[in-house]
Amino acid sequence: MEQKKNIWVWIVVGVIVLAVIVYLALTGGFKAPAEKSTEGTQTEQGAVAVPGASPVTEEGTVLNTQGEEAKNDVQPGSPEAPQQSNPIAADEVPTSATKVTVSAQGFSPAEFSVKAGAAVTLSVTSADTQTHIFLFDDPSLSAVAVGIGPGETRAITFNAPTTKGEYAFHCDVPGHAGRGEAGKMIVQ
Ligand SMILES: [Cu+2]
Repeated sequence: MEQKKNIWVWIVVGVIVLAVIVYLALTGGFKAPAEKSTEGTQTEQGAVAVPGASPVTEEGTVLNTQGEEAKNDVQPGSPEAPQQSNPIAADEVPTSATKVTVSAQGFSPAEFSVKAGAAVTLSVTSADTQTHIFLFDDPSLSAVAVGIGPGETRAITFNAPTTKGEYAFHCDVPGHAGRGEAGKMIVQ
């Protein structure tokens, strides 16, 4: 009789242990802490840093909506271009992103550096009650544009130019560049 009782105790303990294992597996309790959980989502095509932005392959190539290498010198928003993201909260921007804010006072920071050819996620935030359009001066980067409504944040993921140098950008809303909404990206 005593032995039978012991068997039941062990069965109950076993069931509890199993339940804990299943619970941990389902809730991701077993995930290694090194896994990138706040750095966007993984799709079949590659990693997407911000919902709606273009995926990046394991090799670091930004893909367009056709699954081909995104072109930086085409019409912004066209199928060949890197896509700008959906609006997101400013605190949802991945830590690996380059962040700029823009207002009537200009861009902050007005200067940032990227590595030649690297996949760059650039987030642009309107820090005032106006619409702004981030646009590079050079036609080779015409597709890397971000349009944001008042207070909005959006991002774009693109491959930086492979040619090192300085690439000027400005806000393309009429009158905005003239009052100082301009800056430069340094490709190193
Ligand atoms: Cu502006």
